[in-house]
Amino acid sequence: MRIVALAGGIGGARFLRGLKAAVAPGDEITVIGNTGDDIHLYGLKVCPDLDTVMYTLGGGIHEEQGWGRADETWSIKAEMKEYGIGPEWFGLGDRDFATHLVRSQMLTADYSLSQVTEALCVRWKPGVRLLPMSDDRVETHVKITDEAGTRAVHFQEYWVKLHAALDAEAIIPVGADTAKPAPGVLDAIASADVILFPPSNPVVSIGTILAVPGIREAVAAADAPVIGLSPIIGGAPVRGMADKVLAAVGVETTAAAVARHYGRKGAPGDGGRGVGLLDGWLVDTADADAVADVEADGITCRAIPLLMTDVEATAAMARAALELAEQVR
Ligand code: GDP
Ligand code: FO1
Ligand code: CA
Repeated sequence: MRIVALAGGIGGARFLRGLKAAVAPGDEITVIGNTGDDIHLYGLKVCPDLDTVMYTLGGGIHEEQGWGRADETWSIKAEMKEYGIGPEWFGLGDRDFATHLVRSQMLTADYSLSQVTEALCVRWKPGVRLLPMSDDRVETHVKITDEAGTRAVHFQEYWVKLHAALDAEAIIPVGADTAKPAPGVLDAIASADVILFPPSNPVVSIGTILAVPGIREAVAAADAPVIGLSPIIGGAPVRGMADKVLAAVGVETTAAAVARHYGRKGAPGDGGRGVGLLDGWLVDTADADAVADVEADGITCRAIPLLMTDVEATAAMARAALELAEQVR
């Protein structure tokens, strides 16, 4: 079976670890990763969501933090500080730095981000085919207003420095409108047996991937059932500040509203701006009341435990998603 998953960082990566444990030998998993969080620092290209997936599946992740390397040290950051070079609010650890040197060296030598990602995965062996959504530069920016006025800041500044404390007035995936899907992305979607939306951020992770022209349309046109898992439980994100970016696109922070935002396959989705995508949707048992609302929208819905407390609990979520795919097929 060929499984395609669109993925952000921590939510996507943890789900994929469970999915790997749930599939049969011979099943192939292709992950289309969000690159809208990417930022350039010290002349290096940082790809947080790709690296989170690669380190998590490859056994190198800092487990509690959810991003960056295990057993990290911070000598380079301290040395940079002595030179007065920031930003102080964003840190690349020493081990992580090596990944970024390899990536940037290859990009400077004109390898594409897809080729670089494949090369990094030779070391990490994530057990999935990890494709960036695009080889073209896309950077999510967030429109905010503070005492300095209204302006757009890089997503990392909004998320990491400002902790999403200000309202997001708009989310702009800069460059997405002219970006092309990376090699293999559209083929993987078209030839998939199942397409999964892990419990990743619907706006700045999966929404950004779907903003690359051709990807949303390919998912909607695919023969494969499309099944999503809610990142929202009991009216709140399990982790992070997804409520702030959902509000920016006019979506309530509920499991049912996120399903409606993705839309029923073939119906209008994304607030009428694009075609809908979902055949099936999983909500947490705490949101069992949402099942009827989601089904009223024409999306088959089940309530199951959706907390990724360990790999076995996460594998059970993945199995439920694959079973739902069989039911709607
Ligand atoms: P990011 O790029 O690191 O922000 O990660 P993702 O976009 O892949 O996923 C972020 C989302 O994961 C957040 O909105 C969380 O609510 C969701 N999430 C984190 N842990 C869990 C969990 O255990 N269960 C569910 N259902 N969602 C989770
Ligand atoms: N998140 C932080 O909260 N603080 C950091 O200093 C930080 C550094 C960092 C470095 C590399 C990397 O791949 C990720 C990093 N993150 C950091 C996580 C991250 O950028 C965000 O959580 C995501 O982009 C949201 O998905
Ligand atoms: Ca992310």
